[in-house]
Parts: sequence; C-alpha cells; structure tokens
Amino acid sequence: STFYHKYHRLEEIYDWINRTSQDNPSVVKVILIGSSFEKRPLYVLKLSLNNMPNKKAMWIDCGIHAREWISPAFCLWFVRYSLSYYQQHQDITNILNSMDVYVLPVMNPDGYHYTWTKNRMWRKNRSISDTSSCVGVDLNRNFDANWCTQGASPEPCSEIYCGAFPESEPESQAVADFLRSHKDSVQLYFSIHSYSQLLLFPYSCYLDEIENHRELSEMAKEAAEKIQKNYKNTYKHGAGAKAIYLAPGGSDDWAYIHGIKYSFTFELQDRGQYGFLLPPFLISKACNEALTAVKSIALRVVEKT
Ligand code: 0X9
Ligand code: ZN
Repeated sequence: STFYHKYHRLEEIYDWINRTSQDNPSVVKVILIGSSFEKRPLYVLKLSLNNMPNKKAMWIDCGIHAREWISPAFCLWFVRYSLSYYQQHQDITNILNSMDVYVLPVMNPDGYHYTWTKNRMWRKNRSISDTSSCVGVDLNRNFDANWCTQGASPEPCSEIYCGAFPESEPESQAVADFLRSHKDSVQLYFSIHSYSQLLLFPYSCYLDEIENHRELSEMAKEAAEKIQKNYKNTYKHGAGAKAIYLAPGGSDDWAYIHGIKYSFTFELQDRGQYGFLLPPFLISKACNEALTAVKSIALRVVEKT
C-alpha cells in the first residue's frame, strides 16, 4: 500500500490509529496514556496476538523529536508488518507469540504538528515556560537519568533544554508513568530517532559501562550485521555516551535504570545527505532496516526468557 511509503500529518496518523484498531478488534487495543502540553491525546497501540497469561512485552516509541519524520513512519510500518505477517513469517510470529507489543506512534504530537504547519526543523515539544519566551523542552533530556548534567542545557532557548525538573513535561511523564505501571511485563524498550544510522544502548548519561554491556553490544552488533547483509547499509553500534555524546535525561537510560535491562535507541537513515528531510522514496528501505534490527534483538530477548 502506498500509505506506508508516505509521511502523514498528525490528523492522518490519528485516523490510522482508529482504523487499525477497528479493523483488528481482537488484536489491537488503543490505550490513552496521557495528553500533550497542547492537550492532544497520546495513544499507544497494544498488539496482543495470543491470549497467554503473564506474557512479557516490548515497547516502541516514535516521534520524541518532532522533525525526525521517519520515526513515526517506522512505528506505522512496524504495526502493519506485525498485523500482515503474523503466522506468515517465522520471526515475527515467534516474537508476537511470546510478547505483547506497545507502540506509541507519536510521543511529541504538538511538535510534530508544528513541523507540518510552521517550522519543519522543530525538535522539542511546544510547552511554554514561565521564565522565558522561548518555547519547548527536549523530551529526550527530560527523563530522570542523571538529569540536566553535561550534554543537556538548563537554558529554555536551547535545543537540548532539559525542562524545569525531571518529567516536567506531560509527554515524558505519561511514558514514564505507563512504564512504571507495566514494570512487571515490559522487558525490552526501543526508542526510534533519526538520523545517523546507529544502534545505541545505555548509558548516554554516564561514561560508565552498564552491567550487561557485553550482552547488549552483541545483540546490537548482530542486528547491524543483518542490516549490512540484507540491505548493504552500514549501522554503527555502541553505548550512547561513547558512540556519539553524553546526553543525559534520555528515555532509553531512564528505562534501563528503571529496570528494563534491554533498552535501545535507534537512529535511522540517513548519514546526513538528506538528514531529517529523508525523501519518501527511502521510507521503505529505512523502515525495513530498522525492522530487521528490532526483530533480531527481540528474538534474542525471547530466547533468553
Ligand atoms: O540526542 C538525542 O537525543 C538522540 N540523537 S538525535 O539526533 N535524534 O537527537 C540520541 C539519543 C541517545 N540516547 C540518549 N541520549 N539517552
Ligand atoms: Zn531524535
């Protein structure tokens, strides 16, 4: 379908969420986890493909950063793939038989809407501060993970403004609240960004290695090798602070510290030719690469547990 090869305005994504749940009532549930600063709903799709009790789960969020349009496109791509190929392809069937999947297609709906209407290069959310005329908090600096230290800024006009306090923003609070209340089931976390072609894992907020560094590094390496083999494209992998830069307050580090031991941030295509303005003809390749990595890592987690 040509729908998945295009970028969509926020209203179209909300319509897609509705349609997807209506067309798959036994599999897809829509969960309202909160609302944005401008009061837009934050919807999570729960994909649950068999009714085993005590199932484990994985989480995928997209669109933390407004201008990274390939990210929401990936969440839609992933849901379509799961619904189309369950019982058709071995890998996704195995994953969905042992895990429920929670998908948040647009974590920053106000910013996403703003990139379609006012400023294509907007990154942050759209919250208004009491102390400055500058708008927006970087939601990936607003989580409670060595918050607002080196790599984030306390200055509201900065693109990496950390906010007034951890989880000051309704969008980050909604995600953290949901993951806190699903602590016993969610064991795998993905956050989808662009660009640079990186498979990152904690920490980004400390230079130290996490306790299971070797394990996550192996998983990310294997995923990158599959992308290389299947799509002839190179992804680097590593702990965020070493692979790119110190960046505290991120969702992946918070998820890890909170107890989700398998936590990843993917930076999808490209490596800078188009940057955030990845043209629609590259959506399918970018999404299939990321899908390969998600499946590879999820299968490993399924095997371990
Ligand atoms: O800086 C970020 O938030 C991410 N890069 S982006 O270009 N999409 O803005 C990287 C996030 C890595 N993880 C953490 N910083 N926790
Ligand atoms: Zn980003």
